[in-house]
This record gives sequence, structure tokens and C-alpha cells, in this order.
Amino acid sequence: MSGAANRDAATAQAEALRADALAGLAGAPKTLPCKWLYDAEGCRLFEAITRLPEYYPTRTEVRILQESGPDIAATIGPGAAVVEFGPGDGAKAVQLLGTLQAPAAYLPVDIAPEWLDAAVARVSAAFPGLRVRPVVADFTLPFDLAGRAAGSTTHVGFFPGSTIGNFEPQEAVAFLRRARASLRPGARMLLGADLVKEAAILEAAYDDTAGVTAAFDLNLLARLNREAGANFDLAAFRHEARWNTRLERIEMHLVARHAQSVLVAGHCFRFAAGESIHTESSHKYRPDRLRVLAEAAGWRPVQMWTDPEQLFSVWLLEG
Ligand code: AVJ
Repeated sequence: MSGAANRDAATAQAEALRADALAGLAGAPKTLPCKWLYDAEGCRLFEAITRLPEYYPTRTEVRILQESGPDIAATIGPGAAVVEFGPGDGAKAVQLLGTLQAPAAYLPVDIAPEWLDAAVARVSAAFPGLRVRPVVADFTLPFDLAGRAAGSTTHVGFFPGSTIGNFEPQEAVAFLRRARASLRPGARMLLGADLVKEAAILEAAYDDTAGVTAAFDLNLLARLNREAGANFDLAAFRHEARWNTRLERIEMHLVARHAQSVLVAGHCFRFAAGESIHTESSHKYRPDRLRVLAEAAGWRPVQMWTDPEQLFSVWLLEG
């Protein structure tokens, strides 16, 4: 991308952040979209979260992918093109591509071109002969993959990490339906989903003793200060992880320690003592509910793999 195009993209992003902040903070309850947690500092903190003793999802999913690798490879067969939605640093793609038989291509899809670079570099280094074609697109909207994979390869969508859990259930169905429409007919989808479990395990995973998740959550306020003309006092808010029993989701909240006013881009927002900003929901699924959700989006679940403690699930769906 040219410098000018990068600057335009950055300006559009700053405007979208400001608009989302003004809308979310004007609501009752106050909310901020979780996608804004992932600036450079947020990505670094999220990486650190994945290595915490309390944060079981990443290591459990990696182990499931390892142990069910031969099974997954046999079901998918040779010559598939892997289409990954939100590839992060590409580490999980390297693992999957390493287990598949002669994969034909890797197509990481992300809205931010600079976030695709890391995945492209990592996968290209690990598989020098592999066809790697990044796709700049917002995967929460419909997009076209036509012509991005060689010949008659079959597509395998890859959506690991339980990112599906950050959508509201009806948004998750919409995403899965659009993903199906974007992939070739006959495509498969490999989906990671975190499972419902004891509240204590979940709350610890989202509020670790080292305070990394708290720093990750509070960085959103620091980002608004840096990029959206806000004047949040970070010491006046504390991070909280709440298990919502009814909606079966972990919610991250930033709770005001005392009554205060905050300015964001010239607009004043008042907080009562104890009032919170809801910054993220991480839905957990029971296998039966995930099955219903996939079917509502037109997919057929063909296999589910889990770990011995049934903490996490990896699904293979057929179109
Ligand atoms: C990997 C983005 C799905 O919800 O578990 C981790 C994000 N938030 N700790 C998750 C997250 C707080 C994570 N996702």
C-alpha cells in the first residue's frame, strides 16, 4: 500500500473509533466494541494472555489440533486451500498446514493489511513453496474469494481461538452463513469454540492474578486517550470479569471506582460510582447449542474434537 493510502486508512480508522466511542458511551449501559482492544499494545497484551496459566483456551485448542491432526487431515484430504478469518500471527495456520496433506494455498483474511503481514511472513517462511494470497476484507461483511485459490482446490475455512464467541449468537449465525457464501461450494469449515464450564475457571481465565487481562482491558481507555481525544484517568477504573449465567458468556467490564466525568472528543460523559463500560463478551457454548447455531447457518457439523477435561471444542463443518 502507498503512504497516502495508509494514511487514509488510518484516518478512517480513527474516525470509526471516535464514532463508536461516542455512541457506546452515550448508551445505557455504556459499551465499547471489543475489536478496538487490538491496537499494537492490545495485540502484545493478548499474546501475553495466551501464555497465562489461567488462560486455558489457546493451549487447549493447540493440543486438540495436534492430537486430532491426522483425523482432520484424513477428513479434509489433499490439496485444500485454507482460508483463515483473522489470522493473528499465523501460528495456528502453520500448525494446521503442517498436519494437512499437501495443502494448495493459504488465504488469510483480515480488515487491517498490516495485520496480514505477520501471518504471511510466518506461513511463507514455514512453507516456502506454498501459494500465499492475503485478502484484505472485513470478514464480518460479505466478500469475494473468487480466483484467489488455484484450480479446483477445495476451500477449508479456519476460524480458531473461539473468536466466534465474541459475536452475539445471532451475529455468529450471520458470520457463519456469510463465510459459507464466500467459500467455494463444497467447502469445509474448521471452527474453535470454548465450552461452558464452572464459573470460577472462567472468571480466573479472564481476570488473572498477574493482572495482564486487566491491563489489556484498561488499554482500551489508554487508546481512547491517545487516538480519540479522551481524558480517562486509568487509575479511576478497575477491570472486572463477570460470568453471565443466563447468557452463558464472560463479560469484561471497566468499573468506575468513584463518580466522575470524562471528556471524549469534546463530549462529556458522566459515570456514577460503580458504573461500568462493557468492553467484551466471550460466549461459551454447550455442544448442542453450537450444533444448532452451525445448522442455522446452513452448515452440517460432521465431527467435534475436545480435550479430556472438555474445556474447548474444535468442529469440522460441511457446507
Ligand atoms: C481469543 C479473542 C476470543 O474471548 O477469549 C482473552 C479475547 N479477552 N481475554 C477470548 C480475550 C480477554 C479472546 N478471543
